[in-house]
Amino acid sequence: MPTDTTPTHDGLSSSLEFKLVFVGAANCGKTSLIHQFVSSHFSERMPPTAAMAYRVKDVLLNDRRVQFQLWDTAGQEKFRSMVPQYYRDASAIFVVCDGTVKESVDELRYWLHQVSLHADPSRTQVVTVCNKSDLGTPFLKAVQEHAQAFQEATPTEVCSAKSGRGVFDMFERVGTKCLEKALEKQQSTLLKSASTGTLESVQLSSPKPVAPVSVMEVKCTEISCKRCW
Ligand SMILES: Nc1nc2c(ncn2[C@@H]2O[C@H](COP(=O)(O)OP(=O)(O)OP(=O)(O)O)[C@@H](O)[C@H]2O)c(=O)[nH]1
Ligand SMILES: [Mg+2]
Repeated sequence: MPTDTTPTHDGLSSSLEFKLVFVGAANCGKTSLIHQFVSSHFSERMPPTAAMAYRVKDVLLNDRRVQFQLWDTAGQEKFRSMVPQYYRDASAIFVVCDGTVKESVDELRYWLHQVSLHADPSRTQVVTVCNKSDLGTPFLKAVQEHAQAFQEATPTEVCSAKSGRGVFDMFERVGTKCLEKALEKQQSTLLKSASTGTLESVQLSSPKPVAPVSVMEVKCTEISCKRCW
């Protein structure tokens, strides 16, 4: 795992880490989405996640090295009480459903409610994910309605862990927002330090706009995995 936090020319640390948490009904494809993103691979026989699995992937966003820490929770009911502990300090929470199964889509209400109880909206993006689009999207409207009912600006991503369609775009969009937020926060910390006199010189220009990501994948640095992928 990169540990280099040397300040760069713009005063920002050279490595930013984002905690991305995946929740949702059992069998909806959380592990498969992560697997597709990290390894560009899909398995028809993905075993259910026990408790939690963790993977790491380094990417380049707007020429800046970023580390995605991917927290894959278990959807089975027996593990549910464990999930809230993972929401803490999340940069983004992906609330996933199988868009072809009504029960899975209905369960979004439960997960979104849990997120509203345990996550901090000022620091955590919430993204609703309608997975398995390769099989069609018969309940997409219901997914969007649940997302809107939770919070008006909650986006719905449509993707397929099987074909890979929409998966990289989704990570790119979410990662870019995480990056924008982190840069704004660092810039305002610098300005605060300057105004309180704790920093001798500071660059007073506004944060650099974050251009759309052109290069996404650099390498995978899996540091631990509780299961055999
Ligand atoms: N057709 C299709 N099948 C998928 C897709 N994503 C996952 N699957 C299949 O759905 C099943 C469940 O996928 P998982 O990724 O294990 O689901 P999960 O949400 O991690 O399940 P839990 O760990 O039990 O919570 C597996 O058989 C996958 O092969 C998809 O996009 N399309
Ligand atoms: Mg799983």
